[in-house]
Amino acid sequence: MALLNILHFPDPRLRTVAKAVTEFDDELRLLVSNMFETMYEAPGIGLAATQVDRHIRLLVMDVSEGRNQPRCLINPEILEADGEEETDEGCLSVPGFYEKVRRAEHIKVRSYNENGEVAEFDADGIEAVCIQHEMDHLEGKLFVDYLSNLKRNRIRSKLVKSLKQQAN
Ligand code: GNR
Ligand code: NI
Repeated sequence: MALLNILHFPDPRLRTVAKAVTEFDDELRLLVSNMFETMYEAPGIGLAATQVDRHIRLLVMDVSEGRNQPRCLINPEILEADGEEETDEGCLSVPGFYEKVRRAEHIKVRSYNENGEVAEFDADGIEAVCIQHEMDHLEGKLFVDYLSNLKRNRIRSKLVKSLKQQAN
């Protein structure tokens, strides 16, 4: 097992559009296991492969209170979406910033697991928010993209400044 390095906004690698997973092999399962370890350690409720500089359509999540319901979504698709909900979102790639984002309230999802088995399920609440947030990462999109240019630029300069201080 290994902890993976999480990329931070405004790293341009976070803008990469991820490619579909085609091989459900041991290498994929090792990455999934390392992503779970990284997500639990952070701690976060979700983690997209994009955030650890692996540009494939894979995300892991656990929105349970007990942190004991790991879930892996591969090549996820949103089949249906309805309703609107505004939630305060944060992101491991934008550490320390939380802002309201509007998303669909209910979604129907189809995805594969790490063994290549397909499943369809409905999600709402924080689970639906998390899936939409992680699927955005796979498109190279971040929650700060939904904010005003002013807010996003402020967050960018604060993060750049604190990254520079860490380097010294
Ligand atoms: O840990 C996380 N918490 C969170 C809270 C509200 C909305 C979305 C999230 S996802 C985030 C982890 C992360 O950055 N995943 O990409
Ligand atoms: Ni995120």
